[in-house]
Amino acid sequence: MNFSNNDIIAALATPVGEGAISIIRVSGAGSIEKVDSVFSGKISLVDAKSHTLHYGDILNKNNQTIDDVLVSVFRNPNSYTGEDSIEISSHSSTIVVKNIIEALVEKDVRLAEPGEFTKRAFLNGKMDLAQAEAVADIINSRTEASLRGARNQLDGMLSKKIDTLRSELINSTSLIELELDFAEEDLEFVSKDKVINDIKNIIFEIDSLLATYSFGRVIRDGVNVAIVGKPNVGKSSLLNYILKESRAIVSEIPGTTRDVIREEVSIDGILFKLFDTAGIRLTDDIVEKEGVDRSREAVKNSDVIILIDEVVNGVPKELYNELIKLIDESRIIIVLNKSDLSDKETDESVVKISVKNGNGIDMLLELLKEKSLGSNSFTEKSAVINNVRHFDALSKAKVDLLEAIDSLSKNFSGEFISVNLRAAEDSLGEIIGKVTTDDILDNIFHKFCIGK
Ligand SMILES: Nc1nc2c(ncn2[C@@H]2O[C@H](COP(=O)(O)OP(=O)(O)OP(=O)(O)O)[C@@H](O)[C@H]2O)c(=O)[nH]1
Ligand SMILES: [Mg+2]
Repeated sequence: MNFSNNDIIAALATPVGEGAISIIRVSGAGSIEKVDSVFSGKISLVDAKSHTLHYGDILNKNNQTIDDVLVSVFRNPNSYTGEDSIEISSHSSTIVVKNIIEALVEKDVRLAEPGEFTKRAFLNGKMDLAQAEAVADIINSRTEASLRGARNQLDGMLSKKIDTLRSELINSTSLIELELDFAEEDLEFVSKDKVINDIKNIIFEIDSLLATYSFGRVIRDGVNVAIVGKPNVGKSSLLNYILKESRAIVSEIPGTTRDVIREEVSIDGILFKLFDTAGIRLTDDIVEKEGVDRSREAVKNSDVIILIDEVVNGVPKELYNELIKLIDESRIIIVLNKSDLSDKETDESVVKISVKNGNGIDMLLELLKEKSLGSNSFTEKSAVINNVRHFDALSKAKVDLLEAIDSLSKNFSGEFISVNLRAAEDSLGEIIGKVTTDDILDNIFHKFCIGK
């Protein structure tokens, strides 16, 4: 299968700005000849073997040297895109890069669109769609865990799993359809129970994958945590303690934090995005009111809330009741701070801490991890989904399979069942790109950066 366009594309593959070198990528049938037409070196690139490096000059249309460069040659199909490709390593200067790209464009090379190199790799069968998405995840990963998860997806962990499920489904479908072909002769090739059983097994596997979604998302995107509570209870102090720096201003004056402060910290490989909020309370002060509104917004977007008060005050019931209108109570951790000031008894369900002397904070962080990852013991080493597109496709496949089972048990005609099974097959196929539309591809690749 080769849908690749014939045109030759080019883009800067390294970041814009000053650096030691910049790499300009060129890909497409004829790209080696094309680059050779602006290159002057010891040999012609046309004669260069795949995976070789060549030193020379890139020339502009007046045959003046733009820069001396190293050119890497990759011949179809042994390149990232599966096409003839070239990488030009030049000195890193915005002007040099601009002039080299201009020299190429003058030879009818086209500027690449975002993700177009990876899209070509997909279209040329170098990787499937889930793997292409993993390329973007690798680039965006900010913690060791998210990198490992993306790496496994690129290595095909999820793809293999989906491919197996899809093959099993195709087996069931063909059994049903075989029976359809012979329907008039009234032959029963397969026992209905076996097909129902096979489909149930596939649903079980789909459910197990769906169950990894929140874990996968946490590993990939991190967890939003809002620290919420009345003024002066120690929200900013807790943020600073977790970050190990004095990021937020702390003072004994209530209402110190006016705006939402956002900071990221990686704890055991999980990215936590912490939001220190202005104390939520009714207020007439316009500036403070704006802060409180933003706090509410942060609460709504949180995965976990740390609701904090002082030991001496006990659980802030009013605020708690406000919060559960905004998010599910299972996502709230109640923390009572300043345990150094009071030995008042507290309920077992709350975490007692003192930011001043550090007591209880390890336990709070453990609980935070537990709430974020859920109680399931997945690892990034198993097939995990982390992408809403995959989640939707699996959910859709499940609905169709449940309908198929329903039709089977009601002895509906095989045609009905086959329609549902084929729809489920397509949904699974969408994940790995066996079934795809321009919309799906555009959606995925436009999120990539240019040059990837
Ligand atoms: N004794 C004691 N004092 C603390 C503790 N944690 C914070 N404080 C003090 O409590 C006061 C308020 O702390 P902040 O962290 O500014 O409180 P906040 O909740 O961010 O307050 P606002 O931003 O005004 O809503 C400061 O004087 C802190 O030093 C603690 O564990 N023990
Ligand atoms: Mg504060």
